[in-house]
Amino acid sequence: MGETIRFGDTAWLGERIDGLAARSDRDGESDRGVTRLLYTDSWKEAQHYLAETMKEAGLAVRWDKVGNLIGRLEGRDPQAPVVLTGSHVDTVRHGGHLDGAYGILGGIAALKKLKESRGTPERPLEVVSFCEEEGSRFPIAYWGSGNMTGSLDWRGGGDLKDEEGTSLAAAMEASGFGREDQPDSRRYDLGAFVELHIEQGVLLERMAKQIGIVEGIVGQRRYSVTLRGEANHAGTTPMNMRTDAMAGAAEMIVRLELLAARKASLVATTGRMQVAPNIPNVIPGTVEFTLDIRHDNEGTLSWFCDYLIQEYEDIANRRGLGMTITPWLATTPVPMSLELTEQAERVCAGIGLSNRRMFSGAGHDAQLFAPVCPTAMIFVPSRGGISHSPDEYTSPEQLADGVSVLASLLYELAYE
Ligand code: HGY
Ligand code: MN
Ligand code: MN
Ligand code: MN
Repeated sequence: MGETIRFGDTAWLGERIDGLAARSDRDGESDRGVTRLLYTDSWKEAQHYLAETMKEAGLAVRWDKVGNLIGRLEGRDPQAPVVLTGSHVDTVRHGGHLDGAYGILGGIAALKKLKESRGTPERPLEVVSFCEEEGSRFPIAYWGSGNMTGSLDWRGGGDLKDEEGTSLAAAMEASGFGREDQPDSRRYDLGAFVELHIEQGVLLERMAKQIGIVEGIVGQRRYSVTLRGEANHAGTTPMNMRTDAMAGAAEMIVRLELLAARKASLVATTGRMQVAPNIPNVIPGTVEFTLDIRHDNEGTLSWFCDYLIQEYEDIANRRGLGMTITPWLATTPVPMSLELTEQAERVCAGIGLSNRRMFSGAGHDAQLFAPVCPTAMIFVPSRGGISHSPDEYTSPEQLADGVSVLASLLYELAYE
């Protein structure tokens, strides 16, 4: 049985979670959500706040080419494979204060606790604040972990544009990143990756378990669907003479819900829609909407998407609509390391925390690491299962439990 490291400094962690949450764009006083999009000013302020927090914790701090921030606790053997923890600093729009942030600050807290209580590790320990994971600003996700694990390349985001028409390459450069002379993000020296995260679901709360040990992460497909009809006068155009892009989108979204409801454990969402000309007395000529489809089985996920696209083609043809479907994310379901999962279970038993293995319906940076090094993911409960919302909440004691598990696991991976 390994060492039990107990973290109890809920004040330290709580203060820094609040401090990081303050680094956010706000739409006026009533906006309670956290909005921190890649390469924006609030993103930069947040990364600098975290760099200071890492330095305070006694870590050596560095940036890589795409803006991942890394804090390092040097090992006795600096050449040994690195034990890495961390999560993403960006958020969805008007999201919560814990998604991503908790995994970074919990990682800093764990390294600080280990440094203070166990001294120098055998193998280097690092905590990373990934620059982007959500896909909230540009139509690409996992920009930070994807560049670190080689599934994305820093030159690959050039022509991707945000809603204002700014390209990812221009935003990266304006933030001081994306320069040839900066250290590559790609890592070849990783021995293990462990991500600490809120569950963002309601299972742990319902099952009254203190810790979730993730055994796998669902696969995802994200698309943008553009329908082209004919803008026309809402008053003078008879119903049988319309090519209404909004009505077409509505039929497609209802169809999505119907088909998804029939497939156990498949989830499908339209989260964003843009309408043109978006005027009450004009029949919409163009509608763009998004699809986010997830399942824990690759075969089912790809079958469902192929079938849905065929259905959409039939609907578009019947309605005389032009249609373009652009895929912009495709990840396969990813298992976590069984060995680390069992190790995490032993750690929970040692600390005396109830726990259960579970699948993650949310995507995470951990899914990018699982193919390149032994990877584990630790969840703490989310109150009411709420996340991607200002009402995201986990108690200080539950947050501290997660850090205790992380610190104990990192101890076994880096000290023993
Ligand atoms: O959307 C997700 O699955 C995660 O929050 N990026
Ligand atoms: Mn998220
Ligand atoms: Mn997240
Ligand atoms: Mn994540």
